[in-house]
Amino acid sequence: MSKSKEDLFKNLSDSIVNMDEEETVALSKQVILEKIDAYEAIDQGLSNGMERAGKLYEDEEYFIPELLMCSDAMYAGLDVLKPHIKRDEEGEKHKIVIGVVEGDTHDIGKNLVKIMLETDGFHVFDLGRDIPPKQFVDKAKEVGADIIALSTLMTTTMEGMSEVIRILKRENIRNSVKVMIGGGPISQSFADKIGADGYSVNAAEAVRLARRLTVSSEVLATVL
Ligand code: B12
Repeated sequence: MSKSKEDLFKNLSDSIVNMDEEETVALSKQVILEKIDAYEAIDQGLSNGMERAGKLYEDEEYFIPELLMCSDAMYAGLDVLKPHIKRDEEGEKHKIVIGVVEGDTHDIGKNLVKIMLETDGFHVFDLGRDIPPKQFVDKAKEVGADIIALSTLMTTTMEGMSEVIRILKRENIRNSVKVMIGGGPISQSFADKIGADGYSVNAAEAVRLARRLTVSSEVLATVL
């Protein structure tokens, strides 16, 4: 990565951590002016800054008001960058139903995953946050989704992910929809334990995972 691009992403990330919304907007505009990739700026600037802010909260250096100001800055940057993301509009779009599981209202990470997936050409149906398991399945059936993407940041709500998979099995549609999961307390071993099709650690990896899952289901469809 060129030095100026690297510096710009670092400054963007710092502006989120410093809760400096004006600076985030100014730097986001600079990204556009310098014709730097908006997707990379979201991933390595805005998302990175929000993850650092989250760690400061865990270290008790930041508290809720600071966090909310960090997320205001992140969303202000997204407003500038989002219209400039190069979208992959080609071909039939794979459909993904996404949401945060019941009992959990943390949606910053889910929103980032959604934006990255849309950018990559997926058609994303966002149910929002605090979503009961059945609603994911009903929406997936309604739109003919290829993937259900589940997010949670709390250990107490992880069980909702297993319940979605149980409902899919009960309704005999487990084989026709993939399930990918993510969020702070989620790990590959938890994904394996509940029988999810994949886990990823961040939004950029989530896109790679969704691509892998849809390619493998296409291959399966041609073989069968
Ligand atoms: C911001 C935040 C809040 C904000 C949320 C604002 C919002 N609209 O989202 C506010 C202040 C409102 C809040 C409230 C609460 N919070 Co809070 N919060 C956080 C914090 C500090 C950061 C989360 C965050 O936004 N990170 C930045 C984003 C970019 O990262 P991310 O969410 O991890 O997402 C990335 C990946 O995980 C992944 N990903 C995410 N989803 C998905 C989905 C898929 C399919 C895939 C593939 C990938 C993926 O990609 C994302 C982008 O790269 C975390 C601590 C932490 N470090 O995580 C605590 C934390 C999650 N909160 C916690 C708690 C307890 C609460 C409260 C219950 C506090 C309270 N007592 O009221 C309430 C929740 C109420 C509820 N029922 O939901 C605990 C949870 C503890 C636990 N083990 O369960 C944490 C871990 C803090 C702690 N250490 O105690 N919180």
